[in-house]
Amino acid sequence: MGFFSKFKAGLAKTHNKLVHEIKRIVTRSPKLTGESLEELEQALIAADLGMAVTRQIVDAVKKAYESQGTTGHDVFVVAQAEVEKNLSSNKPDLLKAPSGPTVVSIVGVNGTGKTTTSAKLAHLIQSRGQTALLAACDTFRAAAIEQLKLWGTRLKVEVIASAYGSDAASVAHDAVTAAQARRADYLFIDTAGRLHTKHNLMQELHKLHRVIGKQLPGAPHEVLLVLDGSTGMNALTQAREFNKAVPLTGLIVTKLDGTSKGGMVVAIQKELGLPIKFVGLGEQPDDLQPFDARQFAQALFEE
Ligand SMILES: Nc1nc2c(ncn2[C@@H]2O[C@H](COP(=O)(O)OP(=O)(O)OP(=O)(O)O)[C@@H](O)[C@H]2O)c(=O)[nH]1
Ligand SMILES: [Mg+2]
Repeated sequence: MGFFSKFKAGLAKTHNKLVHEIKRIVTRSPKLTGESLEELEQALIAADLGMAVTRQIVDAVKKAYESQGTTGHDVFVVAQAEVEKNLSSNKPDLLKAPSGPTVVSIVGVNGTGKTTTSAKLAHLIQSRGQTALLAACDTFRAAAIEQLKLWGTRLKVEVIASAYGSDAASVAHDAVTAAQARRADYLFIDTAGRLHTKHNLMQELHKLHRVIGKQLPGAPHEVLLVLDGSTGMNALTQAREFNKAVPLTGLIVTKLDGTSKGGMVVAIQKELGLPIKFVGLGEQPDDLQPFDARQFAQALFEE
């Protein structure tokens, strides 16, 4: 499947609901009325595009009608352009350290998709002809280490791990040593799920980052927060709070395939100004896509 088809398939739930709603509105009253604008606003909010972006789209639609007398179907074109505008400052892909391995710490609350995403990222790097290592730094949750090792076997990626209950920072330290020794291009660190309110767990994460920073100046080069897209606007709050506790370099939004609230990606980008680097569109290794503003906007609104 091509790049765009993947976006389209993964965002189908959000797309179908949005397009269905908008069509219903514009078919019933091809002349834009106050009522139909209100309904349009509701449909956009229901897709979790957020208040600011929703207002922006509604205003742009109104303007297009007033100045050019456009037809109902142009709502899609206008909405797509507005969404793209809000996303376009993205620098989508992973940084690359000038020398040595690039270390990427994958963080977030429980169950958002950190482990799966770490594995998918390693797979993506390998598919680009570069090398990746995985670090099993969730030494806390039962079966977390086995879960990552299983991915490692499946994708032929080496996993650096220790025992349950061991110090996550020391596993990370070992993993950086291994990545340097193997001359790996990337090291992805899978960390344990934690709420930003759990002070001791946040301290543990700080320590992990501090330890590898001492070992390899500049590391971690990326700290990526994994958000569960199906939690809609809650993910926005989560990202804001997490970013206060641990400075992030970017976001990954997963599980967009299972929700009709994919608009939250736009709201998050607009509110936080943090780049969305990748989106998760399914459970298979290939179901992680580098984020692309134009294709995302198109996948949401194209008829
Ligand atoms: N449909 C879908 N499922 C996903 C996606 N990403 C992850 N998942 C699923 O979400 C579930 C949780 O994923 P994990 O990777 O274990 O999440 P985690 O954040 O590591 O969880 P903890 O380590 O317990 O905090 C798994 O069943 C994954 O297959 C996605 O993009 N789409
Ligand atoms: Mg995990």
